Amino acid sequence: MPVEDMLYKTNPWQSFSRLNLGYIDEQYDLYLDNAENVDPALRKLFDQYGRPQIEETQLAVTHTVHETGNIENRFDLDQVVGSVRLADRIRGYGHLLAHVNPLERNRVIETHLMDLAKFNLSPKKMKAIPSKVIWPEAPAEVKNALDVVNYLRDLYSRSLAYEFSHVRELAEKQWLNETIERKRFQQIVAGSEKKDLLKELVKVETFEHFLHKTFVGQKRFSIEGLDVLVPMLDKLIQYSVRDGARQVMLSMAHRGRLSVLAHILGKPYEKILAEFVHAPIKSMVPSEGSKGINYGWTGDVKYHLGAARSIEGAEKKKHLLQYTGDSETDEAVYEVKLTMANNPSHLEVVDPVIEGYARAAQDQRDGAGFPSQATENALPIMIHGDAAFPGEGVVAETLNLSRLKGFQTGGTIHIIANNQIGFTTDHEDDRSTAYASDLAKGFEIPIVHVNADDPEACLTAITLAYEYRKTFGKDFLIDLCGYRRYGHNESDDPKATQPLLYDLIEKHPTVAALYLEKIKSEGFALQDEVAQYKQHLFDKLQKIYNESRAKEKHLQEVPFPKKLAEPLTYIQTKVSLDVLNRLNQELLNWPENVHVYPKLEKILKRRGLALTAARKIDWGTGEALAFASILKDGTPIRFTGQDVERGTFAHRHAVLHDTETGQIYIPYHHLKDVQASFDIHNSPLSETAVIGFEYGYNVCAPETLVIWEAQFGDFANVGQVMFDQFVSAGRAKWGQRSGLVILLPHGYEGMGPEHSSGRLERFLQLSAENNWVVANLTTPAQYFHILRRQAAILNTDVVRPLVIMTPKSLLRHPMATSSPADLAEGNFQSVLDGSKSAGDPEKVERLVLCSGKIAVDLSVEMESTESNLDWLKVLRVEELYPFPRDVLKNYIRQYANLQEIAWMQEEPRNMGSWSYINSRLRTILPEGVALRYIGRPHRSSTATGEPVLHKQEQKRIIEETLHRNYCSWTQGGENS
Ligand SMILES: Cc1ncc(C[n+]2csc(CCOP(=O)(O)OP(=O)(O)O)c2C)c(N)n1
Repeated sequence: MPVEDMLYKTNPWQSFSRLNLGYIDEQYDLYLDNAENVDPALRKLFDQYGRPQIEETQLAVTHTVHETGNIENRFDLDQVVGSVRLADRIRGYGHLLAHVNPLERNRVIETHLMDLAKFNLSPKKMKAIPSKVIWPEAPAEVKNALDVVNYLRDLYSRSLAYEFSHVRELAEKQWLNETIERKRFQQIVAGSEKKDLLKELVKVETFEHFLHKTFVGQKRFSIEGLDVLVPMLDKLIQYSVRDGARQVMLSMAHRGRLSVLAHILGKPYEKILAEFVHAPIKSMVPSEGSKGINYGWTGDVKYHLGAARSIEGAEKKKHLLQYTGDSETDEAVYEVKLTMANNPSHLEVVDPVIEGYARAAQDQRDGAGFPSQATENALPIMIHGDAAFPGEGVVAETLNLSRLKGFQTGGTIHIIANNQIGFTTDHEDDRSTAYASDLAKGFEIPIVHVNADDPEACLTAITLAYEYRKTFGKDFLIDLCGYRRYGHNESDDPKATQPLLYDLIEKHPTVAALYLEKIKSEGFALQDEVAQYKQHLFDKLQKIYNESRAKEKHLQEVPFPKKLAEPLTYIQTKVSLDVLNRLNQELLNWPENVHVYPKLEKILKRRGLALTAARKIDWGTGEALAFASILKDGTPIRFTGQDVERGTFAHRHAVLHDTETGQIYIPYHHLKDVQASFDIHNSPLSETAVIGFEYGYNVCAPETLVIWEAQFGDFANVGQVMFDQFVSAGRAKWGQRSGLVILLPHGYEGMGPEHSSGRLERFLQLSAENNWVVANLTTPAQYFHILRRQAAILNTDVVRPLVIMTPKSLLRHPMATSSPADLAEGNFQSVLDGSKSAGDPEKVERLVLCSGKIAVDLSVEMESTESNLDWLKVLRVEELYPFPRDVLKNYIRQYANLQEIAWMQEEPRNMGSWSYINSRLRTILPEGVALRYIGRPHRSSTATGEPVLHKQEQKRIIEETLHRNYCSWTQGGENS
């Protein structure tokens, strides 16, 4: 019942189950501190009724019911209240008593928080209180208040411990408590399934033992101590496939990866063993692993490689694991794709990428409007480390995406593979929180801690997590508490740093051994069978290993795709004036009942004239026409970043807000005959996670033009790891294609060190092997064509990311406009002529090459000067990478009397393009021609904070460029 309705009842507390009264009571204490602390609806109740009360009448009713049941009929109200509070305390804090750490079997538990004495409770008096008084839903075997407390204590503090107090939604809280207290998922493994579970554990263990014995000292980051992760993942995948998921995506770090690849992703043992065989000698192995097989042409170590697996058929899903001797049925009615993401060593940075994968798999993009999302179609699963989860900020950024409309994926199942240590660091030194999982509390994510030595409890945890996600569409976290049998890797000696802990671990039986004992006590005599199975697996692995050694020479290398090296000049991007006109009108003709902010309406309607006059197309119009025509061609667009809907510089206005209703209207959703979605979202204030998400989205939705825009290009360096590790190198390392577009507002306009630079130099430094295109553009037509070219190469072998330095002041600059013909004819030009007029090539003595905003500054100055500039030729290098060598060579060839080539830039000498372009220009420099630099000197900070100084510097650069004799100081070395 909604809390509001309760206000009309005489006793609103009657409407709450006893389960929740304790929670309401806690809320009341918060309310007493500050009424703002609680939900407004509860506040109203507290204002009106004060502290929640258990009414005499309620007790009387229960009492009467139980009088027939031979139960003591006189009981003490204080004992009732105390029992209710204790029950609630157990529900909230039982996890503190729980046995979730496999290595703490004899732990002395502090129970004072939950002692009867603390609540002035007497066992004798409690026995006199019927259980239903304390807990109306109590099971039949729970007779009285003491039973209730014991029952709950047992339930909430064994191998499974629950933390839900931070979940505020009453319906969810109630569901969680009821599910647990009714033991809905307690008997997940029954009968012969126990045997299957044991088999899985034995298989995981034997695989690791084989690797350990065969590849002595080689690093593999074994799963041992957390072996149960494999049956947990298997179960989770089975559930989701049963319920219709057709994609399951998984991210994890190095620990346990090989086992998950083998036993969940179905990566053949042959392949895994071959990767070991081909590893270089031990001493050459880098700290994080050994060289792996190449999927991209330069490859990656085996612990970072992902995999994809398709499972077919309704029945085959039962056999996700590679049991020896399992038979699969032939029935094939659907295909499920399991994907484990490739990831770099940088822990947790893959988290947002996997969310992007999942969202892409859930979105249907083949109709106009926003994509339609079906969260049940794909399940994201993340495995975290116990040190990395609280330590790496990208985790919080990713969790913050989980409920945002543009980024949510209907709930992610998180598992912390908690081995109590990070490398050699104890948890006391790596987090300020009690649990590794505490960060999740701020996002109201339910948390279960579970002992990895209790496999059945682990499967209960997985079932609860899955059912919660299915019911509420939100994230769930399992803190899987185990240990690490070896050091950080198998060649580390952990006793050097954790001697006592490893004394314990050495003596600790494996989970398979423990579970064998457990089910033996339940009547399964499997000792011999297990021994035979182990031997069988070992022999099988040995055979595969022997064969892979024999095949050693046949390791396949992945060649560099030659097509990538070819220029993209053949791609046609022009759009006829007719079509452009129609699209422009459709974008501007919103219905009469849409009330656009008048000031904005006036500005936008001006775009209506853009296609009728010369040089009227500004940046915003060029972009709008590019988007509209790309959609019309059938390519969906997804566009995110901070404030992208309006545009940081108020030039976009892709989303209109009705001034009367507050409703939004997106013109791109109303284009005629468009069968492609336009998905635009203002992102949260994060860079790393959002870039990662969009990278993941575009990898999984390769037909979609996915664009991320930085607020100012400067802030992109917060997400630098995504550029370094994924966007620039993903294809060379993993063969992972991306067509992501990155827009970075860039340009020196006196706005200070943090609003000037998209750090062009970083992108140019990473440029190689045609890994991406880096452009610094000066006209809307160029922007139009390059976006259309990007859309055209999506989903082809030549696709690559596109990084564009985009303008700020040029957005409205009269000399940064294009004519309709510029869009309707031609293509993207890697080099534009920036001279005033064609001039006589014979007279050219200095060729100035430049890029971006300063090129326009130079044009402005050249327009206004009276001087004869015949001796000067200016070219704008619009596409910096790939370096337009041939185009520039063709220009240079025309200037027979050329004396020097000057690279002019507004960024300091150690930034911008200079370091990159210097060496490349030298490869085409004619003999006797000098190469010079004109720009700011070396600087440690990107730009001055003083606008006046900025102007002086900018003026000096332009003047020097236009002056026949240089000032000498910019030509100096490091210290100039
Ligand atoms: C961003 C980052 N910093 C540092 C490292 C080096 N490193 C590799 S594993 C590791 C410890 C991780 O501990 P935990 O998260 O508990 O996972 P475990 O290795 O114990 O499974 C560290 C510090 C890394 N890979 N990534």
